[in-house]
Amino acid sequence: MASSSPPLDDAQAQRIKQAVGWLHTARFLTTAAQLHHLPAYEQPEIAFVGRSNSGKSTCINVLTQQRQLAYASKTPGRTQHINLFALGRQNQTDAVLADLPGYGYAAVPKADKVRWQRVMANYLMTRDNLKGVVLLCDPRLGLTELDEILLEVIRPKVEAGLKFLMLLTKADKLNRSEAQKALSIAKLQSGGGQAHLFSSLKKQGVEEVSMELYRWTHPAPSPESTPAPTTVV
Ligand SMILES: Nc1nc2c(ncn2[C@@H]2O[C@H](COP(=O)(O)OP(=O)(O)O)[C@@H](O)[C@H]2O)c(=O)[nH]1
Ligand SMILES: [Mg+2]
Repeated sequence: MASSSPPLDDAQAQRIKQAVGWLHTARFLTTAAQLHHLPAYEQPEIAFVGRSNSGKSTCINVLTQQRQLAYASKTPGRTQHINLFALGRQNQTDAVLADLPGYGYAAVPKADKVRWQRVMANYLMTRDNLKGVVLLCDPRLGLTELDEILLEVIRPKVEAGLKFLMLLTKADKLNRSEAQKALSIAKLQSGGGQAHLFSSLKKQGVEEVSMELYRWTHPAPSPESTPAPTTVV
């Protein structure tokens, strides 16, 4: 029996399923307190960054459908390590997620904040396999000074091809007009990147973000490199 291509909606549902299933394969890879302890990988890496309490751990847990993967600490500012998670089938890691320490927690001493800035800037500038950055931001607070510093560091890299996505977290706390306003502002601020509303509580944005991360790390082959389809008569 000749197989016909599925209707568009089925194809889209298939792509969502693939991306969501892919994120579900996430498993702990390693943790590093310092940059030079981070192992080098060839696989593309996606970094999650954001201030403490922006909802980063919860977001990673929801995206990967694993309750305890990124420990959603009730005590902000506690996780000072870079944690890496592998994605892809067992023994076939095809991408890495990096959970970077949250920043900006008021109770953290100034010296630690300065140290954080250095670690983050160094990571963003030197990580060879860094493919994309997801910046999480609570839209009720807007971008903080440290978010702005981070954006400054990555802007030239985004212009040079680094993927970038701003996630407006806890979107369930905004009404429709607040959400739309926050989204327009974020789109301007992301300068060439993208912005999405996201709610871990309501699972809002999960499919879109999953698809986006999947596309970043699994680019479609260019038409020249795909062999011409064979005609079945
Ligand atoms: N209403 C709401 N609360 C959230 C959401 N995501 C996270 N939170 C809460 O925000 C707080 C900080 O979340 P967490 O993931 O630990 O933030 P992190 O410090 O950035 O890793 C916790 O109390 C979470 O329960 C969300 O989508 N909606
Ligand atoms: Mg956290």
